[in-house]
Amino acid sequence: MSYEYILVDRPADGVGRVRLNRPQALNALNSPLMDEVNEAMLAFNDDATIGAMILTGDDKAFAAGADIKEMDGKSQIDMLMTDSLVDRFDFAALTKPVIAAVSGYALGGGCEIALACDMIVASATALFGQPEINLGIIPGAGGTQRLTRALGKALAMEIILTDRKLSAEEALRYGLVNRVAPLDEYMDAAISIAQKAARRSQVAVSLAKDAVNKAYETTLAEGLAYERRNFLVAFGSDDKVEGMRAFIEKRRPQWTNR
Ligand code: DAK
Repeated sequence: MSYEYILVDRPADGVGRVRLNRPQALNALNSPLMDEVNEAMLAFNDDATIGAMILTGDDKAFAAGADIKEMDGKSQIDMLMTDSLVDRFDFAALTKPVIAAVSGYALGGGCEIALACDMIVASATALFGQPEINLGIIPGAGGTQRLTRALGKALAMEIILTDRKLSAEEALRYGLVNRVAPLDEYMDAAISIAQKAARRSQVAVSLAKDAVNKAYETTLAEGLAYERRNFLVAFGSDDKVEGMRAFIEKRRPQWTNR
């Protein structure tokens, strides 16, 4: 499959990578680019040889937001009628973990698409922000909700209402990202995390991802019940039998992802 706006590869065993590739526009997210991202991510998700995905841009920009030049020509009704799961970056619906490798600008929709991933690895130059307020709009793909849950109300308000940017180190301190690495190491760090997940049982990883994401959606009691159900599903898997047997026999487990 060849794409116009993204690059797709497998940088390590079991790891699929999607790279946004509009460097002249700082990887601004236009509609065809988002369609390609969606298609490539779904293809990796359906590929049994892939256990985890990386979504990234380039060193200068992860993504500087939705494409303002494209949105400039659109009406309210255009936005309503083209609103889709793609626009809302629903990576929680994928069964495999998605790791954002973020360097440079992660602004507006670029920040939101990173927040929609399961984990974020940042380069030291990463810059997170929601500058929509400068355009007379507000975040529309999860920024007001995911940033508030991740950072708390006070800081989320400042970022969204006043265009306060977060540096990589601040993002780490506030728990927005998993780790920060130098520019020439952040991609390897992201690949390393992806590989660690990809080497586990895909069944268990998928059930665990689903249960963690549920914590955002429910009360504690409902979340605990949901976790228990996922635990019991994992307990019925072939990989549970293999994992426990391998431990007792002091060998590496051979997952069949069943
Ligand atoms: N859209 C289109 N083009 C962009 C862009 C963007 N978001 N960001 C940068 N570019 C383009 C610039 O226009 C320029 O193109 P040329 O003029 O060379 O043709 C090129 O990328 C390089 O940018 P600059 O010359 O501006 O580079 P600088 O280093 O000087 O500045 C910057 C970098 C990131 C500070 C600056 O480019 C900037 O402020 N960019 C805009 C950032 C921004 O406002 N982002 C938020 C966009 S609004 C929705 C869900 C979500 C959204 C919308 C709808 N639905 C559910 C329907 C999301 C909305 C947004 O993200």
